[in-house]
Amino acid sequence: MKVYQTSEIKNIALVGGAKSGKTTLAEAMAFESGVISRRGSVDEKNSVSDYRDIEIDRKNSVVSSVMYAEHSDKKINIIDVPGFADFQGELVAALNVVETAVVVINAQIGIEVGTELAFKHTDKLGIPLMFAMNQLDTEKANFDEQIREMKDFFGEKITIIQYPVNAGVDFDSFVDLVTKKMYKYPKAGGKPEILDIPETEKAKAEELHLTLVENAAAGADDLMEKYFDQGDLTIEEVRKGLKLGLASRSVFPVLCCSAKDNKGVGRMLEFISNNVPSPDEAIAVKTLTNGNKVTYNPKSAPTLFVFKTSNEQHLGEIAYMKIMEGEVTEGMDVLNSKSQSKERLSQIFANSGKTRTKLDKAVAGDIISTIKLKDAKTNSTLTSPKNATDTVTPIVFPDPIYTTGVRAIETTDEEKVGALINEFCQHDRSMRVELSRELKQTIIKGMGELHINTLKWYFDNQHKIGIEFVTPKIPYRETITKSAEASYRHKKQSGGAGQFGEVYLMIEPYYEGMSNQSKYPIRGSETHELSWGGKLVFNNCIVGGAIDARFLPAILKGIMEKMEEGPLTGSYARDIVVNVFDGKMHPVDSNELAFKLAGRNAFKEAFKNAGAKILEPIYDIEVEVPADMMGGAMTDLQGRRAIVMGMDSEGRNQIIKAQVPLAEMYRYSTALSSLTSGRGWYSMKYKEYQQVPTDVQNALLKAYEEETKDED
Ligand SMILES: Nc1nc2c(ncn2[C@@H]2O[C@H](COP(=O)(O)OP(=O)(O)OP(=O)(O)O)[C@@H](O)[C@H]2O)c(=O)[nH]1
Ligand SMILES: [Mg+2]
Repeated sequence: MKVYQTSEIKNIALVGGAKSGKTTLAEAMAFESGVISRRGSVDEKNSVSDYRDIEIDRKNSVVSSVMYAEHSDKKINIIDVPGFADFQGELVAALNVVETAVVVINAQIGIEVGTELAFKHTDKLGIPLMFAMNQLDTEKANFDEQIREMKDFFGEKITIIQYPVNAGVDFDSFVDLVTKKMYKYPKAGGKPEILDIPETEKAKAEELHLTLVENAAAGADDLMEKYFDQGDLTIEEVRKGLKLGLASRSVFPVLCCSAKDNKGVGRMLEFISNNVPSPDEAIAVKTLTNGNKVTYNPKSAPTLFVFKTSNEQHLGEIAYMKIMEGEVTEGMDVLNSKSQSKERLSQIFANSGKTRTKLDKAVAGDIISTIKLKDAKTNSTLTSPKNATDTVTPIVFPDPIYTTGVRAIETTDEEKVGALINEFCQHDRSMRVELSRELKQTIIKGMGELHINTLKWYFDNQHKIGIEFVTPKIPYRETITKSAEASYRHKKQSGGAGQFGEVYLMIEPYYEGMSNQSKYPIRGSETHELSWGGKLVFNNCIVGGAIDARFLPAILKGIMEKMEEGPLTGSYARDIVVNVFDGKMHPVDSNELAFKLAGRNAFKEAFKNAGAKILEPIYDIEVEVPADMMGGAMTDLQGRRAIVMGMDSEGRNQIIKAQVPLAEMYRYSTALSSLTSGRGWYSMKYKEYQQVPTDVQNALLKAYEEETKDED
């Protein structure tokens, strides 16, 4: 393959609603440009882009695929992104390495959750976007309606470049408002006849052309001036305006196609080649952690950014990378900026789904892959030894919103299951796993039930190991609400040396910013940041040497043990001040063990009388639903003990901001999806621990009692 220079490279991601036709379009683009000689199809299970077993099985994309097309001496790298909201991590990763997002719209449906999510993320990252109005060959295709909806949602930046003349099952023609021609496709798709605009379309075409010119003029000041003076622009000026407007996100061009019938695809590639910014022309640029911008300068020292890894059957680890600086050649040695380990790019490839074409050399801005790296992971930066400490700012993956417990059906598989889930999470950064010592459970966090179920698919079909999902335990905490005193004497006389220790202590609630005072004068104080959150303040208030200072660490140790297994439900305790103010020693029998036990039991006693409360984790959540579905979403949230903090509207959607206990969020994504027919989504972020209501506390105490009774 020819070595493409930075200015000849265009990186796009095909994003948007689930099943809108992204994979079909990616495949049509590669086919139309001659990169693949046979078109596969998602329906016939022989797609080049959806090639993984799980994708063939399910007929939808699960993982992004890298494809490319060669058109007009340009290399168009295409990342075919899955559309289901659960695979948002893939979307975010792709948007971190492309200069333009092509949002595919299903002309039968219009804006979907996937469209809105794609828009949200491009907006956040400042990525230019254009739209491909697809499936125009379907009976229910309605171009005008979708444009109306898009203008409502995305504003007047929506700029029609092409409109269909005969959307519906006979779709074969559209008018192109830039070239002012009609493109008419043969039944089998491919190369169009380029015709004059027919009389019947002239008035409409002229009107839409004027809007296009006006939007293009907004791309540059000199064009705007000329447009105001003369009321029109030349075709070159329109092109220039569109290109600038696209790059600066002031124009969102809309093109037409039927990906399935390969109609409009060649012209779309041409539009992309001419108008989409090359990496070095993009305005939203990645930066290095040293603050420098990525320049995509082929003469700089090589820097590569790993945006995705996967484990491919029969091949092993594959890393997908963007060349941020310099040139890369086969066999080149690089350093992992973080781990400083040396890696060799023994082979580099251009990918067409699972098919790889070997490259000798690739230049800044290009997207390539390599295999057999030792320790490069997503977000790794590989550089030449010259600038080895620079790293590219990492991809920030969305916070997981779905939590579940998981376990191996056969206990003998436990270790293997743990290792495989860990490996899965390495490749899919929107899924996280944690073996919780506290909950004695393996907890998985992901983007939804569909996401979690892909994991199960791999276990069922590839590894043939049974796993099951179980309700995740909630990491409750315990604390106190008032002060209480207690004492405990540990005394044992059995045969030889006895044990003796007596501790008097007072405990009180700790809160941030409190002044450390006690009714007992404090002679020494230690503040412990607890690894499970919150604090323990341990005050020595002993007067007259009632207990030797050397026994204090043992007392603290005993208290700490009880903090780790709270007296109410065995959960971690937090935010407590302990004042040890008196005690007794025995000249012979006192030792550390005796004081540890005395401290532990005195603490436990005091805790019982200190208004002990169970705390639960509270999350800030934002739920976005179409306005007419607000009522249902609200009622459901109230049933989840949510406190609504506010409401906002965004386009035709309503955003509900609320605080909800984690315990009420189990399977929320599924509930919301069925409440809103898949039109709602949400995000959540940990906020704080709060006391549970009395009824919940009573239920938890009862459950703990039952549970521990069983253990006896
Ligand atoms: N009639 C018609 N069907 C299409 C067109 N494009 C895609 N399809 C069909 O729509 C379905 C989904 O197509 P995909 O290409 O898998 O859609 P996708 O957007 O990649 O889906 P996800 O990756 O799962 O989000 C398949 O049955 C395709 O055959 C089109 O232009 N016309
Ligand atoms: Mg797909």
